[in-house]
Amino acid sequence: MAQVRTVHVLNGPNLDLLGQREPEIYGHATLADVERDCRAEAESHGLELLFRQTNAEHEMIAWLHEARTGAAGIVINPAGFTYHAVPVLDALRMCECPIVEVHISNIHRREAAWRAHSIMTASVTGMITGLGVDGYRLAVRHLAVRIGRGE
Ligand code: CA2
Repeated sequence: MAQVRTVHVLNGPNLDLLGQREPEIYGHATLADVERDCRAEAESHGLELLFRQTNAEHEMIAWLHEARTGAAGIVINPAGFTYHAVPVLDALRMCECPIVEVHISNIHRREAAWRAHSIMTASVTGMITGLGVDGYRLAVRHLAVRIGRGE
């Protein structure tokens, strides 16, 4: 039987409020809209999708431990964890599958310089920042192509 290949899409703190706050920065789409787009993209490539959001660092770490053995690829928007959460970074480094870090806004163009300095970036395969919620779908597509190539 062919092995089921699953892409894990993991979202950090406050992203449950996507579409309800600061639409001028993050747009009007909700996280449910993002999940729908990611699922459609994954299914068009014959992949399963696990889509999650948490406000708790320990939960994100537990999900990364799950992804370490269970994921064919990871898309992560670490949100507020991006800047200081060393345990999340350590868990990310334990994952051997390709990882795409996604930020909805362009973290290099924000009002505060500190937003540009993700501690996660050095440990991921690549990053998409500033393409709005399209970044998620594009990240899933990229992973699907890599997985299809056996990478
Ligand atoms: O652009 C992104 O995706 C961010 O990762 C979002 C994070 C922010 O701390 C990063 O600098 C960039 C979280 C922003 C706060 O949460 C909100 C969620 C929905 C709407 C407004 C804010």
